[in-house]
Amino acid sequence: MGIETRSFNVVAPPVGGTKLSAGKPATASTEQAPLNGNTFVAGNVTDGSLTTRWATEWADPQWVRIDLGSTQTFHHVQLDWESAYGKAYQIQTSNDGTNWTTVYTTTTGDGNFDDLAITGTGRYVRMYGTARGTTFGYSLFDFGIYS
Ligand SMILES: [Ca+2]
Repeated sequence: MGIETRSFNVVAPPVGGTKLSAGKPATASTEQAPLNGNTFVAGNVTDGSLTTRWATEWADPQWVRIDLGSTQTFHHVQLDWESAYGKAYQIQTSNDGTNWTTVYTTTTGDGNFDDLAITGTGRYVRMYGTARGTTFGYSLFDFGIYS
């Protein structure tokens, strides 16, 4: 189980533009079972709270997908990782939820906030993780997609 090590007053680096992902539905490859009254569901990455998080089983690969509701173009992605972060992952877009286009790839992610100045277009946007930074799973407080 990933352990929350940060205080509750962490402030995300400011990002310009509209947060397209705010309140949008999210689904994921796996979700950790609730523990001590906390849930780790995919929707925790779009709920606007930096104290609620999604967390996966401890295996690769894992993904979390946001449905923007219609085709949108974005110019910035901000990932707010819990201590269980993704070291190697891709940001991908899709219009049908089946065929994916990779718009960003890293193999050297170091957790905390990943601010990505990347442009993409699609109804669906996902983080597709292929290598974890720890022995725990993948865990995100927030998946910000900005116009
Ligand atoms: Ca959250």
